[in-house]
Amino acid sequence: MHSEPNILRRHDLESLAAVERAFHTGPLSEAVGTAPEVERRKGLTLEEFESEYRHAMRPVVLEGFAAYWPSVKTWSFDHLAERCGSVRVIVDSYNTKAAREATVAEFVEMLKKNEGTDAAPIYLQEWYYQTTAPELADDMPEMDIAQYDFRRNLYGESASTNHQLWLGQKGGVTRLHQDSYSVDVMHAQIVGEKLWYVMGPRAEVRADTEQDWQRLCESPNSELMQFTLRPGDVLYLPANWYHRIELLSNSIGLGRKCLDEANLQTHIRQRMGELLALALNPDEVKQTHPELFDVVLMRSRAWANRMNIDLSRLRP
Ligand SMILES: O=C(O)CCC(=O)C(=O)O
Repeated sequence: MHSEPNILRRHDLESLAAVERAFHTGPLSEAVGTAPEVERRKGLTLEEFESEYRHAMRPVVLEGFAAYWPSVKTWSFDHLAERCGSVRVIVDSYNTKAAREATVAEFVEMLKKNEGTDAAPIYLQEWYYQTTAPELADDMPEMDIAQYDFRRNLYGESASTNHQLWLGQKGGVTRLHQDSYSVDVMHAQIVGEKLWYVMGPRAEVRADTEQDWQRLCESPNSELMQFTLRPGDVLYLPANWYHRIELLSNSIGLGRKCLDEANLQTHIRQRMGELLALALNPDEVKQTHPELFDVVLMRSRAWANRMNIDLSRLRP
């Protein structure tokens, strides 16, 4: 039994498969082909970005905003293998059956062996490189448009900076999802091209039927859009927007998150809701969300660790 009525928000395998299927066949698969593009703007000032997009909560692609980054100019898979080949990463971490540990050098070798075969594309998703290869950060300078992350004030600098690298092979897919805890997405494309499909926070599908998918496509609440992110482009996607990503070529991207102060209350409620459910009702939570329980526990432990929280004490 699902307590979440909106299929797009569920995390069980059956619902994830239904959503993924809808992108390949039926009304949604047809609608995405003709969906409008997210606005692309070049040379936006910080003030224009804030007033026209961040405060208005409208997605935008800042064309070429990161084109001057050393990473955009010089990176390739081989470059990373040379620079931090011995660093350990989890490859295909979003697929419990395929997830495996490897070094960056081994990962790059795997990509080469997989090239041109019928095997599924390999994707290194969410590499939190700052703890294991912090020197890479110099090649991805801070952006003035991403300085509003309120998590700094809430949790301190080190607990909030969790930028991730996404490295994958043509054909790789990150399934449709919303980011947790109402953070905005800022994604910089470093190498290659990615096709993004996005939908607004009010998009909803109640059942996996042709009519329901058709309703999604026709509803103004869905705000279905698409765009291609190219090297040097930076995407701003407001909190709670759904996104699905397809790698059009071998690709490297940097994902960063920013908590807008306007979403502070929702953020705290979501974090508290998760922690209180885990602490006070673990057995039921495990039953209702078997697919999420371990992930959420692991995420909470990592967070406690980053904040130096001693889990054996009630009053530190
Ligand atoms: O690039 C991808 O495959 C996923 C990126 C993403 O979901 C994000 O940055 O929030």
